Amino acid sequence: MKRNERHSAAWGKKLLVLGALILTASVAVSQSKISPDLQTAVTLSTLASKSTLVESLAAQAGVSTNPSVNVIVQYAAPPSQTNYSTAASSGATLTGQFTSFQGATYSIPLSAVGQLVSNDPTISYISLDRALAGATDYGDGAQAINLDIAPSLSFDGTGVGVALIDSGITPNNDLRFANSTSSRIVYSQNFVPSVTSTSSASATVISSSAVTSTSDAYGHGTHVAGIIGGNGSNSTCSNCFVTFRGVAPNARLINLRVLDQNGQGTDSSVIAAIDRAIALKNIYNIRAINLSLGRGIYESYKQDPLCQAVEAAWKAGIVVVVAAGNYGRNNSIGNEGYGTITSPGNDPYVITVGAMNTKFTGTPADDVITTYSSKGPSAVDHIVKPDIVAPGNGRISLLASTSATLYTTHPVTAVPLNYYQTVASSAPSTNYYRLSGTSMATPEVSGAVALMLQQNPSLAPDQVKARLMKTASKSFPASSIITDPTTGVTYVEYYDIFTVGAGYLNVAAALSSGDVAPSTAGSALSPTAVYNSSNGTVTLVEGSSVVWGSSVVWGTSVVWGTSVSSNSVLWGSSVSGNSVIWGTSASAQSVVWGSSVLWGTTVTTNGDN
Ligand SMILES: [Ca+2]
Repeated sequence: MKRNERHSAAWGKKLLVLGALILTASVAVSQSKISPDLQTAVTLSTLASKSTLVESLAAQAGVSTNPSVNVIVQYAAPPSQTNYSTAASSGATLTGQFTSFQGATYSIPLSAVGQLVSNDPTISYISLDRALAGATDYGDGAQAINLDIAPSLSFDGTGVGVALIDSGITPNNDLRFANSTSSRIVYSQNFVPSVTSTSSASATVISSSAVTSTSDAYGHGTHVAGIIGGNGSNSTCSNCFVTFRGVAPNARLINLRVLDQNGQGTDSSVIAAIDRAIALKNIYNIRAINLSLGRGIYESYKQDPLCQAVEAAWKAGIVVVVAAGNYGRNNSIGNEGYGTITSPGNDPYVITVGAMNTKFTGTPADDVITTYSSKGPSAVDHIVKPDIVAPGNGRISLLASTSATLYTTHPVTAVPLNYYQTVASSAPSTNYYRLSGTSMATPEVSGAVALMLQQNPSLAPDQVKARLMKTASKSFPASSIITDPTTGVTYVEYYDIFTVGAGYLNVAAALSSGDVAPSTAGSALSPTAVYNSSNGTVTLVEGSSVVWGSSVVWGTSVVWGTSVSSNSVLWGSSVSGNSVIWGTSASAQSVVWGSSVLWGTTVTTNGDN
């Protein structure tokens, strides 16, 4: 799969070069308001329409050179009927409206994009409705002890709602209220569209049950749900010697399905789900949103529609926890995995989570960062990410069903019955299986957030974030070296702030801390890293955040440990001078991502990753 990844990256590079050449030659209307990928599509369509040869070839192939595309339009103010009318008169068809997100979705011919932007000056940004996917590698077959880091039985998430925006949740005994047969999945809604393509020539309608169901056909969301709050019911028996429990085993789950049976989704579905979570906040006491998904970065977080949506949730009082991404092995531009954080994990408000490998032992002393965990700083904005790391490798949690796509396509994920029961059978469990990725680390933090808010319901999202980061363990090795036994490739990992953030989730420390940061939204923004090319140093700039470095309690060395000294970042990697990482254009990042923005295509079947 590594080869495919490189192939797609190379392909992306060629496309970009092509796009860049074309863009240089064309003058687009209000280009800065049009996302780079949409602008390239518009320009290619314009050029094609001017070529008789291309038009005739396209006609023969039954392909439109002016297809309609799905776009997300952001406005300077909440959109009104006037905006919708202007869009309609420009040739756009309204396909989605939101309450908290200041935008709308449309289907629009590429040729009309420039006109739409010209006709409505209140449009702040227009981008393609991009594909995204869950952040999962696949499980390994190592025999080991499942590590449950939830240290306190005093709190179990009772009364706190966590919205899971994922591939759906299949009901499971482990997801019932304590001593009850009632499900803790208190609300379910599907956002996966019933039509996969709006191109009239290739519209594909999936069978309605696969689409309208809120169950987990992919096998991702249910696993994530179990890490947030499985109660171990199915592994509590007279024969069982290991019980697989989540971090907050009595939290409520709000199931918002955005990923289809193949783990694919779109920006607009995720935005609609976030919008819904905000609307439901007071009904179900939703205090956290878990986003174990993402896609590549195309623009600043200030324009990225996914980032705008997560910020709306954060400002509504919901802690948003996001996977860092699984691109830490990417060295396609000599970046050694740096600069590979995905969106919306690049947003400075949210908590972004990287994945640790517990080595399947209870002690954290031997734990190392996984080689696939995406590293900061974020492309374009250079936000310091991830914020925190948590166990994500080879995690055993709930199996949605034995027909779930991830399970049927990756038998290595199976957990034998005699792994947790005193039985002779090594037949695969039908209740649990093993997955790896930052997808699995993220719900550890979401579960911890539920415990913290059960303990102290008055904490604001920034206060939760600051406390989690400050109390995270700063004790790491200087470096670790891991060789992939399959490929023979060796990865050297350093424990700088772009790799492990403020440190390793420590739930007990977070629950026993009394430190309270300012409650204002944005007071705990992740800082920005600034590279000085003349002396090769990197420093932190706090920007509008008021927490970091402001006092003895929140001093940078207290929060980030010894990898930051007097705001100067101590960076262990040889790529610290890599100008690509510090570039301000999205093109460098697009090379990293290539043409594919799909996650979960990197299969890792070995234990030491
Ligand atoms: Ca360990």
